Amino acid sequence: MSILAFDLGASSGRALLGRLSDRKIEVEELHRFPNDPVKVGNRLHWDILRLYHEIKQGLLQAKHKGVKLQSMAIDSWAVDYGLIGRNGELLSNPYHYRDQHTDGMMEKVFRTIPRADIFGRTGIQFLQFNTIFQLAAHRQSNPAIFREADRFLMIPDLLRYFLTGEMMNEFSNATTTQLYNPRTGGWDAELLARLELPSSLFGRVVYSGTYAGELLPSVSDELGIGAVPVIAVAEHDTGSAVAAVPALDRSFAYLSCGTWSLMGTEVDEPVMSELALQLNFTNEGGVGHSYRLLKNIMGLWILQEMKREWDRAGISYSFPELVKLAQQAPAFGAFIDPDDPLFLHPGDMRPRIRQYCIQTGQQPPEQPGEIVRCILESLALKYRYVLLLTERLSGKQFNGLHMVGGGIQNELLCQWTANAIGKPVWAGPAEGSAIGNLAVQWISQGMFSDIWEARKVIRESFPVTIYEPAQLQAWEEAYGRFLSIAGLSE
Ligand code: LFR
Repeated sequence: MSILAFDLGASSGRALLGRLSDRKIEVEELHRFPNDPVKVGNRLHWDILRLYHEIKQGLLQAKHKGVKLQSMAIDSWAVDYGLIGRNGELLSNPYHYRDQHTDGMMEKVFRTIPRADIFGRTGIQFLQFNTIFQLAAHRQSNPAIFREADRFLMIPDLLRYFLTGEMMNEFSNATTTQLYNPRTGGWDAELLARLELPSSLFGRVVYSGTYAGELLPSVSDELGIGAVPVIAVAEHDTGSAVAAVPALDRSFAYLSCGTWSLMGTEVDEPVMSELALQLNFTNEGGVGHSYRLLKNIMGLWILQEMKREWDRAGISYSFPELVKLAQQAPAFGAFIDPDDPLFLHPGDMRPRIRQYCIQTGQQPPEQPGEIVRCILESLALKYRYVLLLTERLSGKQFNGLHMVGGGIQNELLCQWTANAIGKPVWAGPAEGSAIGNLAVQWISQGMFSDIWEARKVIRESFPVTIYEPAQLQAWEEAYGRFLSIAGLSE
């Protein structure tokens, strides 16, 4: 039984064909394509129509292989959206969340709606690029578009709409807007009213795993394929990645490691306490009505941007080369807090790392190996801090950490994470989001009874690499220094 998962990540988009036989999952990459944002003037956009084209190419690849698809689904990162006009067409090119239009927007919104009120209604952490702040910025710069708009769709909702002609808002992504109220189980009318956003824009929210229509005849005719059912999986990529965590213990900690590092645990009910607000944790909707109590950590983004800069300068290193250089550099030189707002926007990270180090009285790293080491060690140390907060907030104790996502190919980071947290790291699968996407399609077709059965089969199908903690004393000391440099206290 073959199905197709499209996972649109920051480093690329992928189409993965999944087959399930004898309780074993096999995956095959059919198509890989760039997903670079496009800068026009000062604005950063999605290249949305090109991505739609690439999705069709993925479907064609399946056809060329002679595969009859039982279903397909799309996942991507959260918070970004498109607006549909009354004639059913996309009104403007969606913005990318790293666009600068949300700079200063949180403070502006807090003047009308206090922070605690927003959190009390949504349970979502404050990140300046959350949809709520993007919409506020968008409304400010272009009020007219909100008079023309008929519907609001998140990116996977939008691509799914292009394919099926059906407009639905999928739950896992809807929660990341910071406009969805998990207590009432719907869009928060009060928040929408206070932001002067027409509530009619926000449609029916469907849970992850819902059948969402099939390919429009115009699409299947164009591609020369039959009707393919489309499933609204956990369309937020982190929701899909966590669905793929091959945990056996129901109380587990995860780190979805890619451009972002998302660390936390799964809970049945959102944790919307004073402490959660204070620690800026989030409760994002997941598979089977679960919630992800987690915190965003800036992740490998800083390294990816550094690499892009070196590429531009004509000094091209591959990621494995950079990791090797880091390994050879001296240990525990300078540290950064990867979540400092300095590192959010795209561009050259080197002067920003330098600025951070000078401001915190440290000798800035100079050589590529030193810079990469600084980034990776700082990440591992931040993981330790956030894992501790996750334990405190959830009241759970974890005896290890599951890591999923492309970042686990960086073995040094996995090992350093184990060293920093002083517990084993269980790494795998690397294609977390795409595999979670496939798993939820199979659940919706009744091939798995629930996510726990799916996780068991994922565990049996993909290898898990174990990293045992080492050099505990040295990492302990480094952690103390890191906390004081980053101004964090436990
Ligand atoms: C990861 C992710 C995070 C979200 C960020 C922005 O790819 O989806 O979960 O906070 O991207 O959407």
